[in-house]
Amino acid sequence: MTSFPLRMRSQVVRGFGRGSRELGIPTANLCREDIGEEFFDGLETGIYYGWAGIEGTTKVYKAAVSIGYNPTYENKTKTCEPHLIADPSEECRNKSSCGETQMEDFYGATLRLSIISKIRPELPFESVEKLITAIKNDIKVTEDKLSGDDEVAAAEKDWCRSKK
Ligand code: ADP
Ligand code: RBF
Ligand code: MG
Repeated sequence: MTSFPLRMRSQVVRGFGRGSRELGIPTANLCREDIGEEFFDGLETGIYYGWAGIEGTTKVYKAAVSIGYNPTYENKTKTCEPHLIADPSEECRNKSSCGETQMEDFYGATLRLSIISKIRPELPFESVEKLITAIKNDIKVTEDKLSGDDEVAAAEKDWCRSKK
């Protein structure tokens, strides 16, 4: 069994490009080899929330994270993909096609992710619209669950901010 918080560090790699283009929910795809193959394979599939930071920058974002096979699309390989949620005061917060966070690309950057807890299992949806509705709700849950201040949050945000 995995215990939280779950920290990982990885380069951001390319996926199918579907997150932004088809859903309006860009996800930074992490790399199995960087995370550690055994650790990665042991991750329980599901939808999670946590904190994320891009090394070399100072901002820390809330993140809604998908780990698994995207059953709506029946992927053959497992992915770990956080969607970074900008603060509502930031201009990029509502820029995506479905009104979520769309930032400049950061492919090749090193991302730090600290997963705090699970939201739900990943599910096969019968339409893209229903998948988008579910993800938008996950984003709300993430923002809500991470709205308070506590010691774990402070420590994980610090870790996400630290440089290599
Ligand atoms: P891919 O299939 O290559 O992962 P996506 O359509 O999911 O493509 O887009 C992901 C890329 O978009 C990320 O790697 C990152 O460079 C960029 N990006 C922009 N905004 C965000 C965001 N809010 N969260 C995650 N990635 C983002
Ligand atoms: N894909 C699914 O097939 N089922 C899901 O329940 C699901 N939930 C997601 C929740 C969040 C917060 C995010 C960011 C992604 C989710 N995805 C899910 C993954 C989505 O299909 C994937 O990011 C895109 O297909 C682009 O790779
Ligand atoms: Mg992606």
